[in-house]
Formats: sequence, C-alpha cells, structure tokens
Amino acid sequence: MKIALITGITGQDGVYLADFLLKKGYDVYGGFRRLSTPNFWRLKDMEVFDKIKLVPLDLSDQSSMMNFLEKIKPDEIYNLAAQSFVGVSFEQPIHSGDITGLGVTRLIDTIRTLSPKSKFYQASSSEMYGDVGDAVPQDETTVFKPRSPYAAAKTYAHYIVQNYRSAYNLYACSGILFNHESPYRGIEFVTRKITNAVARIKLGLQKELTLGNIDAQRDWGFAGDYVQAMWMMLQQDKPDDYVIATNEAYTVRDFAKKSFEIAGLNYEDYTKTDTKFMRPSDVHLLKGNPQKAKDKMGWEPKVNFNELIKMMVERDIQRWRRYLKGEVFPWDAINAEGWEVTSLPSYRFT
Ligand code: NAP
Ligand code: F7E
Repeated sequence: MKIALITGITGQDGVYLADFLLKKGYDVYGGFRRLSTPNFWRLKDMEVFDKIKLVPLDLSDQSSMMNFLEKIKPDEIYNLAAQSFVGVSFEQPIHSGDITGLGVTRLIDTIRTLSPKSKFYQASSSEMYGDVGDAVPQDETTVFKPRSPYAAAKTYAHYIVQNYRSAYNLYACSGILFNHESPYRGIEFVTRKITNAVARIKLGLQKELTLGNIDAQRDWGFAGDYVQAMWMMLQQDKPDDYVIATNEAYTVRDFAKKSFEIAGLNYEDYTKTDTKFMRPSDVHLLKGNPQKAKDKMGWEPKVNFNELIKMMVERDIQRWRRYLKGEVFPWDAINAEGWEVTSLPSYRFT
C-alpha cells in the first residue's frame, strides 16, 4: 500500500485529494496545524475523517516535519498548506512569506535530508503570473510578474522546488493551478462568498451582496478535477511543472450573475460594489492553457463553469435550508455570518 502525506488537509483541496487517494488505496496521513477550535468540518462532511491519520504539522515549525519524516517516509508528499488568501497577504505580508514561501523550503529541505525518495508536489499558483499584459492565455513559459505578497511567496517557493529538483535530483513537481472552487471553498474567496450570499438571500436571511473588483477575470475550474492532476504529476517518469486550467475566463460579475440566475433571482436587484473590498493591487485577467497537461498526462477538466456554479449554489441553499429546519449547524456558513457583522479591519477583505 502506498503512503501519502497531504499538508493542509483541512483545506478545500486537502479533502478532495484525501478522498481521491483513499479511493486509489493509499494510506493517507493528513498534516494539520493545531487550532483552539478544531477545523475538521470538511473532512467530516466528505466522510474521510475516520479514514485518514492526522499528524500535527505546521509549516512554520521544521521539527514537526522532522518528527514525521524520520518515522514515516511517504511515497508521495503533497504540500497544499499555505496562507492562501491573497487579500490577507497584503495585511500579513511577513506571515504569508514565512508560511507560503519559506515554509516550502523548510519542508523540501527536510525531505532532502530525511526522505529523499519521496515524490513531492508543490501547490504553485496562477497568481504568480500577476501582471500578464498581452500574455493570454498563460502557460508554463509565461513570465511571472507577481502582484501580491502571496504571489511573491508562491513564486519564491516555485523556484525553490525547481532548484531542489535540479540540485539534488529530487522528484519534485509544481502544479501551476488556476482558481479552482467547490462547495468546500473557503467562505472569504469570491465564488463562495457569492454562492453563500445567494443562498441566504434566496431564503430571506440576507438582503444584499457587496463585492469589490467585479471586472476581474479568472479561469475557474472544479477542485475535484484539479486534485487528480496533482496525483498524475507524481506518476510520470520524470518530474516536471504543469499548468492546470480550463482555458476559459469569466468576470466576477459573470459568476455572480449566473449564481443569482440559478437561484431564480436577478443579480442587479441585490448586488453592489464597495472599494473597501478592493486590493492595493489586483490581478485583472488569468486564463490558463493546460495543453501540456493534456498532451503529457491526458488530464482535462470535466466540470464546466455553469456546472460548477450550479453545484455550489445548490449546496449552499441545501445547507441553509437544513440549518433553518434545525437539522445541521453549518459551521462554515455560520462563520460567514459572523464575518458579516464584525467591524474588524480585516472585514474589507472577506
Ligand atoms: P485552503 O482551503 O485555504 O487550505 C489551506 C490549508 O493550509 C488549510 O488546511 C490550512 O489550515 C493550512 N495552513 C495554513 N497555514 C498553515 C501552517 N502554518 N501550517 C500548516 N498548515 C497551514 O486552500 P486550498 O484552496 O485548499 O488550496 C490548497 C493549496 O493550493 C494552497 O497552497 C493554495 O495556496 C494553493 N492554490 C490554491 C488555488 C485555488 O484556487 N484553490 C489555486 C492555486 C494554488 P487551517 O484549516 O488550519 O487554516
Ligand atoms: O479573488 C475579486 C478579487 O479571493 C478573485 C486563491 O485560491 O486563487 C485564489 O486567489 C478575484 C480577485 O481569489 C471580491 O479582487 C471582487 O480579483 O476569490 P479570490 P484569488 O485572489 O484569485 C489563486 C489561484 C490562489 O492561488 C489563491 O490561493 O475576485 N473580488 N470582489 C473579490 N474577492 C474577494 N475575495 N472578495 C470580494 O468581495
């Protein structure tokens, strides 16, 4: 039985990848960071919580990686842990650099020392492209011009992985993944902020939705499709980096319009914008060309834009309906309500 370690197991991709690897027969270890309030709702909802082994592993703490890798030398290590929210990276640039950037060096250097035969996957990001200019769509040859502390940290990590691959001959890959979403997406990201609000408006729990830069364009795919690509990268003869995307871009406005339409509501009646949700510098257009992944690994996205939005809107409506009937306590959704009433400065980035 193959052994896999997934860091960031409590996040969106962590649960989809855990489910995927369990179905392939892997023994799955999930790295998590200790919080005062346990954060296992996604793992429980996906019904993988009882099937994986949880290990405390914080990217700020190299000893936690050493403890694990000294005992267990996994066949495959997927580094999904990060401070992953671009908006917050402007507020917490040092923490973002420490976890999202330097944390990767801590991990891959520990792998080099203690488990050099482990195959390594790094969660790189389309945010690294940043100011793309005329380079549309982006592929593996497009120049990186990061526009946030998050993107700068991911770019550093991306080059570290390339360096360890060539300097130490490690099987280390980076997937340059474009935005991917699902009903398990964190509530502060724009897609889930929209579908959660649409569900609440539909059920009379919320009156309006306030967004920031609705002209921003993104290439949105389904997280379930994208974790398959992560696994495929570690099954190749040689390690390499791949763009994973749909090659279609839509505006935030398009996403919101379609979300309201699926719920039988009119976007114009409920949506407004406010500059407080805009970033000091934003990425205006991301659209990825996944041809290399298709040619070399046979990977293609299966879920399209409309199907993705329908899946998310319907699941959020179902969650809030069940909540109103007293059947469930939707932790993620309730937390979102908490965000809406808070007056903390970070409010503007939700
Ligand atoms: P996510 O839902 O925000 O999950 C991030 C995970 O990292 C969570 O499990 C989080 O734990 C963990 N984490 C945060 N700080 C940590 C630390 N100091 N030590 C250990 N773990 C820590 O993100 P995602 O959407 O699943 O994305 C997975 C990875 O892909 C991330 O690296 C992200 O930057 C990258 N990425 C995502 C996308 C996308 O569109 N989703 C695209 C490109 C790249 P808590 O639950 O405790 O917060
Ligand atoms: O923003 C605009 C915002 O926060 C998308 C992460 O997974 O994907 C994600 O990063 C766009 C931006 O995702 C609101 O300004 C408008 O232009 O959903 P987002 P992101 O920044 O693209 C990449 C690939 C990653 O690697 C990251 O980890 O939407 N926008 N109004 C808004 N964004 C938010 N969050 N909230 C708004 O109200």
